[in-house]
Amino acid sequence: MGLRERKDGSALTAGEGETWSSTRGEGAETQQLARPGQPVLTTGDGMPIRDNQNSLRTGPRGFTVLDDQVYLDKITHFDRERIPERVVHARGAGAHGYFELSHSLAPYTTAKVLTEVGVRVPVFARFSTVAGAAGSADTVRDVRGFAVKFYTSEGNWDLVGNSVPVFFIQDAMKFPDLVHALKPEPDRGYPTASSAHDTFWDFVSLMPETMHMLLWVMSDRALPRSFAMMEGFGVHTFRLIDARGRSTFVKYHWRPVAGTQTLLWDEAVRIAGADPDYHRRDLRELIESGLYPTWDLAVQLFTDADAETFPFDILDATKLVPEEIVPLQVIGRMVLDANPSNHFAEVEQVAFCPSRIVPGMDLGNDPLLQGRALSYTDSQLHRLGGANFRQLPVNRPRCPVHHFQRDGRFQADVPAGRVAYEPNSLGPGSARASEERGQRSHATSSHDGARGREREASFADHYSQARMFYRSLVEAEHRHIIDAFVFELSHVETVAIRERMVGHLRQIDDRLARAVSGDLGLPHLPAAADAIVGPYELEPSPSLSLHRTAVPTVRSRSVAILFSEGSDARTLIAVRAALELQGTRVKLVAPKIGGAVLSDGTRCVADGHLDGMPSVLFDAVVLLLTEEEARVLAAQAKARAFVQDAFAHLKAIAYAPGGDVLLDASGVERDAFVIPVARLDEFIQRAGGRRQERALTTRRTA
Ligand code: HDE
Repeated sequence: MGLRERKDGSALTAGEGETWSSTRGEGAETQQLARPGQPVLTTGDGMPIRDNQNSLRTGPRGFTVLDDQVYLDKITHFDRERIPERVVHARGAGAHGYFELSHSLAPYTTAKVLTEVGVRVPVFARFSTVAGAAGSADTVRDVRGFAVKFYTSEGNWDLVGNSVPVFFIQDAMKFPDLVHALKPEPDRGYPTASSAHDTFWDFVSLMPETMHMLLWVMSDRALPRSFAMMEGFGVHTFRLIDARGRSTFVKYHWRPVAGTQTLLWDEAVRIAGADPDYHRRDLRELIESGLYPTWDLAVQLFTDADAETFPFDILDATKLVPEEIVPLQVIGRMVLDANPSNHFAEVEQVAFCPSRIVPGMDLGNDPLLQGRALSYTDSQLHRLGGANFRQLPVNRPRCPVHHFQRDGRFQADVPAGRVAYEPNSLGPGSARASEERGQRSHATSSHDGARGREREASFADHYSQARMFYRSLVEAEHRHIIDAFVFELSHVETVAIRERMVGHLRQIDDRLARAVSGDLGLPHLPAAADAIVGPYELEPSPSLSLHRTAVPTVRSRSVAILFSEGSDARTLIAVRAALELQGTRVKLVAPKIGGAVLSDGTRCVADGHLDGMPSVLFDAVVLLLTEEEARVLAAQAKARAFVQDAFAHLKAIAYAPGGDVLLDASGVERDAFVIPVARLDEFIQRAGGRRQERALTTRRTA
């Protein structure tokens, strides 16, 4: 038996029954000790740690002992690091920011957040996909969650919305069925984060109320380019309450100041492989580069009497109120200007609930909203482990909180005093309710039919608004919806489900149904589904079309400059500066991550290499190559793919004269979107356009 070292460095033999600690051997070279001024590593209880490499053992080849509090502290905490992920909306990203009101709603509400113009209210926003698990890819076809917590001076207000204005179902009773049908099929455990499978389409094709939402989910809306480039909607009709208790209906809309932009399906699929964190990274980078994601908050306001005149029921969350009927009024702006410091503590632990409102607001009696009011808090109690989740920093109100709630798991506050009840005489200074300041509920007029499980007859028209949505779009948008239905239904193995679904489409738009049926290769056009009511011809609502409402801009978009050995330094600097001036994010891509030596002899380091940063990750590309280098790259499949993909995905391409060789080798025609770099303004203008609209007029996507 050889000599070992004691903790104090003196010789120790292994048989002496003492524990052993080494500063030599395995692990010793990885030990980093605190320098003067550097914090000393401690256990969770605060005890300074001497060795963070070796567990406490009965000799270097002996057993680990149970009183190793350093190891036990570390490993037992680690074993509990995961909490249950959200049952839906598990995959998310978030950011801090503020909301600033520009237009007071004082005639309709007492809520300070909606009446105090110019006051910055802190917010935390979380964006999410619905179907996928926490580790799934960002760019899947899905509706996105759009949840905002306003830390107002009158308590937290959660506006827990989505990126489309309607929902699949009319009654919360059906939510677990919907989600079970959408999630991986229970026997096989797949597909992940995808609705393209039998159980989903089986369920929805048996529930015609899902039709309107299905068209939205099959549209470009379900493939956002960036969280910062998508709209958000409160979906339900909420109430505002004025000082006299009178109510006005309100619907909330978030409009991205960066304009809307969506991905092509082929891009979305490839990005899921090239960068599964695409949206999460994009949000973080936008904020880091000072291009703060910004949305206008707009409202639609109407009275109970107005609602009676609408050809649909405002309590039905499968319906929207077209802007052409009730115009939008912009009332303020949300700016997200700070990234979370810790994803788990903030994005994972944030707890939203749609019934979390402030005085001057109330919920409506939409049966979906009523069902949500319970479900979210119930989810948090499970996920976050107890009633004190409201004390977590991201959930804690930023206004005074006085209540008699006490104790519970993980109580972090230390409420002082003898009195934890009300009324009381022992705590005369303790909190009391206030008729004046407290939240007042709207005295909803009687809906007191007999108790029963019923649905209002006005909820029965499932096709008219789906038709209205479809007919409000342009041809390229139609083509994408057709392609999406064909993709999804082609993954459905049961032919009867495909046919049933096309039967519903016939009620929405016969040309849509015929196109889908034809592209699926169904032998006969299925019979139209039975409609209990309608469909009626509603006026199209052009504002629903992303194409018609597009705002051309390169702000917040990202452009890759592909450069290599000998690329012209002045052009590179000029192109980059011109793009950055417009608020465009520029990434330098080179064949090697170490970059290349430019024409002026300087070395330019790359942000990414050709393999790691394919052109699918960008909105437009610039090829800054010498002829010699273009020739070298033309022989490489990855370089050709960079150019071919950019072309197939309808992106503007600028190229320096030498780039011709690579363009030719990649089979790129010189159309209006392939522009010599000397015509930089034209390139920038093209890069800011809506690519999807060109799908039919110029080139079809791959
Ligand atoms: Fe949700 N939903 N939902 N939902 N939802 C959840 O709450 C639920 C619905 C939405 O970033 C869960 O904390 C029911 C509509 C968002 O943390 C859960 C019904 C809309 C988020 C829940 C709906 C949403 C959720 C899962 C049918 C748009 C993520 C974990 C009545 C207006 C919030 C959790 C975040 C999350 C229930 C339908 C939006 C299970 C019962 C409609 C953005 O409680």
